[in-house]
Amino acid sequence: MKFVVLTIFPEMINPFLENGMLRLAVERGLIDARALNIRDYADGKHKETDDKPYGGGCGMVMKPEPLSRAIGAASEIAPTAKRILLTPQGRPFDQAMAHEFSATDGLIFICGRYEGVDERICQGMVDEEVSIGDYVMTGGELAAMVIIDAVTRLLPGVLGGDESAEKDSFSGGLLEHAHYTRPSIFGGESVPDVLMSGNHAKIERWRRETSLIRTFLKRPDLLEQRSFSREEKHVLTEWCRRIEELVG
Ligand code: 4GY
Repeated sequence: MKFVVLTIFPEMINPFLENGMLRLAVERGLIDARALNIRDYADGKHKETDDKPYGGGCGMVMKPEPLSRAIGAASEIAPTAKRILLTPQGRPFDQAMAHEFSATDGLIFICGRYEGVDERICQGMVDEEVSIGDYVMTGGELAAMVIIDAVTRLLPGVLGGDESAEKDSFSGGLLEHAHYTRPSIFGGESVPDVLMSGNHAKIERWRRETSLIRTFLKRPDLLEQRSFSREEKHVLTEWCRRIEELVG
């Protein structure tokens, strides 16, 4: 899988590629990731990448020519990669999109700065606009890193065997169950007995049940577009029954 990040701040991207899981994925040859400096594709001795907006107004706009050449160079490195513009106007990024992207062979990220990118680039040289959330950052670089991170951890061989099943816990549409490690008592709080029981079937049942209930309590919106298994329906009706019993 190839990632190419087009940015005027490649120094923001490189440390991210050189540490942790990304570094591991690069070392294992599972991904090839690099940042290209848009300024290297700019003209003149000042290598300007931005200019004043037509029609007036404050701020600057990213010039089309350097971006167009940078996208051309990225497409030579990753010819079949999808070209993604990071913008709050894009399709909201989520775990399903991370899975979708992990099945491609490459992604080119165009990181805007200032007030934005010349519309002719957005219209003519971008396959898709993607947003990581409803807020405005100073540039698309953090968004590119968020997406690279979420996509890379889904690639076969990046996480260990134990963790690979875990990768689907959110894709199952539910939040993760609680996690505990030693010591067994911390700050006066002990670990749920079931986790100390050694009964693995019971532990797995508890994890599935608490995942469902904590999703209902913390993020009920996640349950709206989701259908429930027989076991999940049973868990929810049991909770309803117990609550009704309590209310009387
Ligand atoms: N939110 N999701 C985002 C962003 C910065 C001005 C266009 C976001 O993806 N990108 O806030 N990007 C803006 C800054 C130019 C991009």
